[in-house]
Amino acid sequence: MSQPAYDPDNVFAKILRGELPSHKLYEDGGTFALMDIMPRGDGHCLVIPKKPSRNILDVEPDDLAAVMVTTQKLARAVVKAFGADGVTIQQFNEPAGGQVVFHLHVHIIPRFDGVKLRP
Ligand code: DGP
Repeated sequence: MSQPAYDPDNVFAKILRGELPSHKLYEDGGTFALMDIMPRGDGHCLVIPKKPSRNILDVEPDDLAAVMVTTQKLARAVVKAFGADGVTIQQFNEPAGGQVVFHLHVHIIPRFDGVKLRP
């Protein structure tokens, strides 16, 4: 497949430009973290790069590395804050891979023993 172009009108690009509101958790020079608007569990949040990348197929390695460093920081923080027993990290690419919003993002979902994720 050829990689589709980045669409600057996706919702995360609008949030980064301040055109849409978000519940911000963290920000640094290259990354931004926010609560997911449709949480599959308590504390479900997202990490995104500030630079435009559609998904893992087009992101620059340095930007991906920055996203993963922030993902680890946030995963540790939400596990502690929610008293979770574990954490699920998810990331979707292209419609066939389950992606709905076309700005790279990593899901962080705190997990609790015996509790299933909401659909
Ligand atoms: P996916 O591309 O499959 O990883 O799904 C997109 C995720 O983004 C989904 O969990 C819901 C979340 N989401 C969609 N629109 C918004 C929004 O406007 N704000 C926030 N915070 N999250 C959103």
